[in-house]
Amino acid sequence: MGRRTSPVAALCLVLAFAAAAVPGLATDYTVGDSAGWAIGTDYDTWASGKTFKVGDNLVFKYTGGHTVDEVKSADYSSCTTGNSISTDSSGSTTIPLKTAGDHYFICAITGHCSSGMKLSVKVVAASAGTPPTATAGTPPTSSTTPGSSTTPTDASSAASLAIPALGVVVVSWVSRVVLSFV
Ligand SMILES: [Cu+2]
Repeated sequence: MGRRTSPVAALCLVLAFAAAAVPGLATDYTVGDSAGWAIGTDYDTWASGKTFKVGDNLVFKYTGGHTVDEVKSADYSSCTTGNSISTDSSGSTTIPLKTAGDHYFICAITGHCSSGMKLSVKVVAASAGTPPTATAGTPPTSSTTPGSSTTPTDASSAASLAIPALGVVVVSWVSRVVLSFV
């Protein structure tokens, strides 16, 4: 019994695949992957090839003695601290990417930014790449009957009723034909 895959684990696996297959879901990016937020990682390399979207999160993981400061472009370039938009030193900082455009992060501990603890990411709008056709197919009559609970009589619901009824007719016909040969 112990060797069998538990249903919960199997379900998690299925959900993980489903999440990976469906575009547009928010992604959590662990900055630096297994290296985390530390001196000695090239964050330009880490960020290259990734497409960050509005709604994604940057997750900075680090030991004590570092900070995550969001800064302006100029302060990123010059490693200037003191003008930070936000700062955190909790050891696990999650930054929700709320706006499109360039976002800049540095460690505010003296010398760390100039030693490479700096990250810039380009964030694109969440809708990029998906056609804006969300309202296509909305029934045009929905706004004319607010609160109405009457059953819609469009073609699709008529078909959903007709198909089982047709099945019953076919089955009874077939069974009568079969019985006539017995
Ligand atoms: Cu640091």
